[in-house]
Amino acid sequence: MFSDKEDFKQSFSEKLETTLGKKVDSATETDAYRALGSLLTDEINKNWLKTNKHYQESKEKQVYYFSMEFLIGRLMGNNLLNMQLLNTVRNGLDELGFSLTELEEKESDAGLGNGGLGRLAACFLDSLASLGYAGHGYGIRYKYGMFDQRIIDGYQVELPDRWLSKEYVWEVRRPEEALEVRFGGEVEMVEEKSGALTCKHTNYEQVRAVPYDVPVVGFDNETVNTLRLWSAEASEDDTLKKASKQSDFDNFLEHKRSLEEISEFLYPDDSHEEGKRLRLKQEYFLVSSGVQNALDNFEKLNLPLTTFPDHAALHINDTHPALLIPELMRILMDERGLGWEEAWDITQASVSYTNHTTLSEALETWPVGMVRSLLPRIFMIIDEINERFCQTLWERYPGDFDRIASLAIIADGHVKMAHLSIVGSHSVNGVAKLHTDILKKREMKIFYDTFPERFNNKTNGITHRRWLMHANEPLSALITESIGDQWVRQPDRLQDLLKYKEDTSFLNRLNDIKQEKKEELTAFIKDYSNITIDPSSIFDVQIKRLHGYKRQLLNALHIMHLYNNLKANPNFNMTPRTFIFGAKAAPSYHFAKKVIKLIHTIASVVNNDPAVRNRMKVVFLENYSVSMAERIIPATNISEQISTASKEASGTGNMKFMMNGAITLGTMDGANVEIHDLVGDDHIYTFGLSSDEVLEYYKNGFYSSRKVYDEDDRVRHTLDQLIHYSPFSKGETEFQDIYDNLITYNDEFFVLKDFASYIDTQAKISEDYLDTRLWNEKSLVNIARSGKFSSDRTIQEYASEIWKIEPSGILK
Ligand code: 26W
Repeated sequence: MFSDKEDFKQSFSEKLETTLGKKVDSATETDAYRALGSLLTDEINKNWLKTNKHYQESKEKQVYYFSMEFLIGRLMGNNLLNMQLLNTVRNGLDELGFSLTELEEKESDAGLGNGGLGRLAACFLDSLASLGYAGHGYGIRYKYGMFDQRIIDGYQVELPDRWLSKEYVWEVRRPEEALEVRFGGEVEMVEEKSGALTCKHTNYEQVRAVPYDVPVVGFDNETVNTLRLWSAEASEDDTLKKASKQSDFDNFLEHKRSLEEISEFLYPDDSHEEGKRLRLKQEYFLVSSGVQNALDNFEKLNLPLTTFPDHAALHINDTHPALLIPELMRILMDERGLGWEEAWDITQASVSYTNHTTLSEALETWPVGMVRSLLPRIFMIIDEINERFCQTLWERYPGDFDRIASLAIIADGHVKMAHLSIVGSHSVNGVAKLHTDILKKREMKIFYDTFPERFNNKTNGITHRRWLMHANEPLSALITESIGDQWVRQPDRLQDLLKYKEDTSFLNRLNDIKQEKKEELTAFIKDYSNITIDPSSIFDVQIKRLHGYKRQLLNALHIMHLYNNLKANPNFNMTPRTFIFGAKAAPSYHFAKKVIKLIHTIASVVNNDPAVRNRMKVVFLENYSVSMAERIIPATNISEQISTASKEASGTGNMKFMMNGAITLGTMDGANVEIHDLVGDDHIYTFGLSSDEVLEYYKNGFYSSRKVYDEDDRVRHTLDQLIHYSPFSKGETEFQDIYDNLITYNDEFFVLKDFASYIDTQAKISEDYLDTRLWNEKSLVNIARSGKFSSDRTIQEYASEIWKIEPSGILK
């Protein structure tokens, strides 16, 4: 590794020459970015080799985290941070006439995920490597990630995300490790002479799964784990050969395309299951290649198969990779010759499952016919798992038809993936205390009553390296200067900051940093959206996927309400605010798209009205992404976490904001409840129905949004503006659907019910913000208490309680 700045400059210049044939003075920023990437991967590869060799020789247990999504964002800054090279490289580049920040912008933002679940997987990989655990990711190398969002006339338009059109410097294609995955065909059980049954699978279609490895660099240690992303390619199988021999070129191309389509794009739906055949193909493609690969790794150790669970943990991120269970059974039985019981014990002991949502529309079920025709052998195995499971239930609860029917894996012509996941694994966890309680008491009660020992909670976390050390360098520096650097390895030590609660000069510096970040964001917004905002106003931010339950609509209606107040009374007392949104809507989610249009309409009314524009501004940032979040979060004062209580399993944005000193305005939902427990009433703003109240309303049906509308003038006035002539509706019917959702269809997410308490809480915030000292103190308490939400803590819990692994000997 280069020892100092001069050494770096030398190596960098050589790299430019040897790999790109360029001199420093003629190199473009993209050239410089590529040379830097190549220089770093040279270094990374040394530890990567070392790590792999160590894992192989020590025979340590390996964790394989299966996920359809890894929302990694950019890696350059993060890798430099973890390699402890940020300053050397930044200064060296400066002297050569390049800016590191500019080079970082050249990297495409790897958007291989929708939102929370995908970003969590990326944070987990960072923590696994940084804590020196042997943990790897298996995912899909989608050619197109999360769509590019464009806003045209206030409407969302989706464009393909061509993230691979630039060379991706971090991946290594490994064609020599490609595997085959089979679809379709017929299966037949054939009796051998010995009397044993073997499975004969014919007429299948074969796809080649080619791995692309991305190194996962640990923080200041020698661990480099692997994120292995599979890409689908046509294999040289019979069909292909036949088609090309017949010089039936069209056929050949069509066949090739149909196979490669498997890793073509990421499904852009979160929280809504569509039941598409191609999606099922993607899921099996991931699982089959990953399981084959994990077993191959294990077999290199030359140990008896029954010890597989001592050497491998297979984790499924939500139910999307649940076919891993029958796939592992298939390989163990059909290809390794084990009997059912043996194979089942191995499977159950290796697999664990995380649930990320209780929304019923997000629960995966697949039509039996689709599973049977696409994956005939897998279906047979699922069917058998179901039969045997129902049989044991029958023995345990004789005559209890209702229980057995509601636990079955196959019912109503569908395979229920959550049931398969619970039955086939030894651990089921929720992602925040409240969420796990809801799973145990309601959503999965009957499973919990049957297998209480399987259920546990693992409250989510975020990597403090990316979200604090990298995203907010000045704040990290202030923290280290004040309490030393132990918090970097033990984020809980952030609590030591509490001793500065009364320290005026510390609080002022905290304030200065927030201000600096707000000014940077102000400049970015001017540049990106051409909107001028006031950096001294309250930055009130809601950035997350657009969904009914996340209630961006509540935020939007509040802005309309404030605008009305300001118009009606120019002396209306209000601290200036900037409302910032970032959100993508699923392409087929009509309501969510209407809310985007509404926010844009509000923005154009508010931002163009001279009477209010010095008091409030509304900004919708197009194409919200991980790298954009890194700019916005450090600059935020108010973190909007306003989901309908019981609906947001955890939330992880809430944690990122807290760690950067924003104050949460939230419902008692997901991990907000745990934030509240940590900071206490004085350092968070909570409002609205509790989850028990919400669930009770769903049960008894007593909620009437019409009644709220009739009784509350503020609600009525604001809602009427959606459909009657107003600056927002301009007499058109654009927002009729939103109105109908709230009134005609009785407001599924209790927006109107919570409106009054939301307005009141926002008014209190406006007032409190004026007391700068008090505000900074709140901010400090949030930062100081945020250590619990480092994903290092979360990963340590998974490691010791679910995966049963210890940090590997590779730690420096
Ligand atoms: C099959 C369609 C589909 C796709 C994705 C259904 C459901 C999902 C995910 C489960 C949605 C998701 O990202 N859930 C979020 O997971 C985060 C990490 O645990 C939580 O913090 C969020 O509260 C939860 O909504």
